[in-house]
Amino acid sequence: MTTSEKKLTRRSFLATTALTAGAMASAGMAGCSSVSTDEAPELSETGEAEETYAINFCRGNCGGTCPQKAIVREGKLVKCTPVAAELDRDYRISQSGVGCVKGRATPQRVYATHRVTHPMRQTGERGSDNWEQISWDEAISLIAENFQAAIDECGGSSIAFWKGFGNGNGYLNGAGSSMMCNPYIVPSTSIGFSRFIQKIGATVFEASSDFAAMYSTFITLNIPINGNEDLVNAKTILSIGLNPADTARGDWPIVEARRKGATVVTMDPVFSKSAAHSDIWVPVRPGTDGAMLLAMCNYIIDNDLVDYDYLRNGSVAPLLIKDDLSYLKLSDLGLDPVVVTEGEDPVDTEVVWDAAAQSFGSSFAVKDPELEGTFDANGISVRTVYSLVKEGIKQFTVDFAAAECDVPAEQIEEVARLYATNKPSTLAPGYGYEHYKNSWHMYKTLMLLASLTGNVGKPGASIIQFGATSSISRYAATNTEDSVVEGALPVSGITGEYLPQLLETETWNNEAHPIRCIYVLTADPLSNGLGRSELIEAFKKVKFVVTADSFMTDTARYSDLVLPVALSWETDDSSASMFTQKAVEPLGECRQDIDIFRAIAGAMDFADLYPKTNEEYLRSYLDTEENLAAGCGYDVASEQGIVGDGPQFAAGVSPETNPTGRTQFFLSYLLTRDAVDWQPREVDHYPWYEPAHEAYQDNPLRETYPLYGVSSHHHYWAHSLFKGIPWLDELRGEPTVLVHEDTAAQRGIETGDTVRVFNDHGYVVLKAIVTQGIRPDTLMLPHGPEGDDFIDGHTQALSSVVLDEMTSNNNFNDFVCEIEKYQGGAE
Ligand SMILES: Nc1nc2c(c(=O)[nH]1)N[C@H]1C(S)=C(S)[C@@H](COP(=O)(O)OP(=O)(O)OC[C@H]3O[C@@H](n4cnc5c(=O)[nH]c(N)nc54)[C@H](O)[C@@H]3O)O[C@H]1N2
Ligand SMILES: Nc1nc2c(c(=O)[nH]1)N[C@H]1C(S)=C(S)[C@@H](COP(=O)(O)OP(=O)(O)OC[C@H]3O[C@@H](n4cnc5c(=O)[nH]c(N)nc54)[C@H](O)[C@@H]3O)O[C@H]1N2
Ligand code: SF4
Ligand SMILES: [Mo]
Repeated sequence: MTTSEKKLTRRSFLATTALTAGAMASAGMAGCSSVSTDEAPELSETGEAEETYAINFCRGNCGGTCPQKAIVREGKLVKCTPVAAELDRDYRISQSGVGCVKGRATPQRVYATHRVTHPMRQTGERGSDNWEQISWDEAISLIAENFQAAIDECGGSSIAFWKGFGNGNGYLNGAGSSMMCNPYIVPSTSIGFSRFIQKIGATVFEASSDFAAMYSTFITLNIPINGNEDLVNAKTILSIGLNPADTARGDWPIVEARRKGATVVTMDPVFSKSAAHSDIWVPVRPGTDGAMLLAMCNYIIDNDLVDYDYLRNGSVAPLLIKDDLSYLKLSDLGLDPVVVTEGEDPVDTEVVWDAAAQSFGSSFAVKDPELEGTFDANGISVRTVYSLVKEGIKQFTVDFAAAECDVPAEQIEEVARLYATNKPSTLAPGYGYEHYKNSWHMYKTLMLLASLTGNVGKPGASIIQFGATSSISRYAATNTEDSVVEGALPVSGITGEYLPQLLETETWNNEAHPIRCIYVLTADPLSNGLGRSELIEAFKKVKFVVTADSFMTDTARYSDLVLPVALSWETDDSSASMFTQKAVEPLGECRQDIDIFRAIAGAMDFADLYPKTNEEYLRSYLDTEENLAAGCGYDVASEQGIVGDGPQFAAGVSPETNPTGRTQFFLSYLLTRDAVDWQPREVDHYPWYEPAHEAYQDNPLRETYPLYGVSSHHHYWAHSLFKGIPWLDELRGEPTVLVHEDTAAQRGIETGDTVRVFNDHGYVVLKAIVTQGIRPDTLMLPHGPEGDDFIDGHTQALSSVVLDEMTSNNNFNDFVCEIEKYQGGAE
């Protein structure tokens, strides 16, 4: 739905159209967009063009989801501007309302030359890039035949859907998101996808980037995150492998906090833009942050900088645990359950030792419980969590960390003192250190740091990260009933990067998963996933691969069939926070995901899978009693795009929501994300550090490959989403690797040289930039470019499949490598 706005003069029309038309002019491959200037909007005889607009948001997968006003002339999207700026409304949806140049370049993205506009079948072998355009009917029949053959041969679990982070939140389209892999998952959004996988009992290959953080935050530790805006209340901000200047969308308020006097500390092996804007830069050795954070805990304990009141009354420190690390419960002592929340049933809670009363009692009832000690609880030997943890982490001294992290002991102490005394303090972990196999331990350590110092649950005192809630305009209540299919078959989720292993075993968690077909949607695993070489080999072994995407991605190139998907500017849909209005008709023959699934279901003889129209689905999603009462049902939402001045959640201080009611830095039970066969050690239950998988100092491989290779998210890329955008191509230049001047000099490398970065897993060839702003043992590689953007190879070819047992995180930075001047003769 679009809203008519104003007439333009011929002059202003030409001025803005020229940019878009220029972007559209270059030729593309068959079935890809090659919109010529002839197809640009035509002027009316009077030289005026009608202008309409729709409200949508930028699907940049940068986490911003900035609301956009999408301006349309004669059926073409010509300009996208941030809603907040254009409509002068203070809408702050998700983390950002202000937009950036990537969002402004949306029309160039919609009409990009590598946009897939027709179904395409690969005529050569996968990856050969030989295509023929086929009709939708042919494409749908091909999928239905292959799916049916796989189901007949070995059941629905032989069909795998590989999903990533592209468009995780449409109600009709995309692929939803789920935190847990096993045993069974049913996403409640993206019902086109959701209903289909339930109908056939498919296997779902889950995205696993960022999962050490997300799984720890939302499933195991339940980290109470304050709203992003709350950062301005902090006096100390410790940023760990986070580069918000490039990645955290316009409104990350570190700058504002600093202006108000906050001290910002940035741990990063690279002198990033954010490090440059910090008060203290800690150039930590890659993959070792966990050691420094544990040393800070010990320094705080040893120097009595502890907030004992919080530790006792606000954290799990005093809770009593048995030798098997399970919590002592009231029932173990024959004590009655206690009322925790008024009006609800009494609970069999954890137990603490009440020193004043010399008795055991409920952790919800006893004030100032004992922090340390071992006790005999009616014959059961118990100790406090704090006793276990304090003893367990003792070895991670400041001296140990200084050597491990290559950071002066004085700097570690300075940062520990600042964090513990210049309060309130906020920890801001990003994804740089997160992308190592040992990083999942860090989240327990962060919770310990916060518990020791009382830096949690107060303004300015929190653990904030990407995914934090912000002031969000939301519907009062949505109804996702339609996402559940009657008689559904169970759907198992497995982290996608287990594919090579799965093809060997054909089973997972004692269930058969003999993969025959892969359907990729909202993901580009061959460019953004881990271990590119292993994945390509694995893809080759799968009988039939189809990719549904709007662009010819690396993954699409390794598919048998590519389906052209409509972008969000071409469809009506809704997410939890807003309605995205269709601005223009889908380019070429593009279709939205739900309509593609509808067609496949029809060809497979279950046409009744989608009994409602898309509008009916959206109506039942939005027209709940609560929404209608709040004035944000379907009619209002679809008319306005953004729901009026609908309910706003202010950036708040988050309470603890886990069953203990206390800040958790200890996990009594370890629930693995993928149900992998794993025997956890005692240390896995509490804050811990161990070297990374490959990127560690004493790795013998470093004799051949002495350097660490990190990659970060680029200001002008967001994964591979903004490929081939003229404005952005010009701003970012070609892909480069940052190398320290000493390292470069030793190898005869100068800025502008073509270099090869390599290891046993693979290589990438690109241009070098020589700098002082990086550790001499570290290279900074680009994330975002695809295979054909590099001179040769790919950043992802340097990594291998390295997943931790607990969270199955994708550990993109966990490798070692070497760099040399390129001898291959390419420019
Ligand atoms: N070396 C290295 N690699 C990394 C990282 C790194 O730091 N270094 N970072 C990692 C991180 S943190 C992440 S989150 C991942 C992201 O990696 P991916 O999950 O692959 O994310 P995107 O590139 O955003 O989206 C993938 C594809 O989804 C498509 N898409 C978007 N919306 C829709 C839709 O509605 N329907 C369909 N069918 N398709 C859609 C897009 O066009 C795009 O091609 O990359 C990871 N890869
Ligand atoms: N423009 C833009 N914005 C984005 C994205 C994008 O692609 N482009 N992607 C979005 C997504 S999905 C994500 S997950 C976030 C990620 O954004 P961030 O959380 O900022 O993470 P990265 O950019 O991966 O890395 C941040 C810093 O970590 C450093 N680093 C690498 N290894 C280590 C280490 O061992 N220790 C420490 N302390 N630092 C290390 C890197 O040098 C880098 O400067 O950005 C989001 N925002
Ligand atoms: S890419 Fe830019 S405009 Fe798009 S969501 Fe991210 S910050 Fe907003
Ligand atoms: Mo991410």
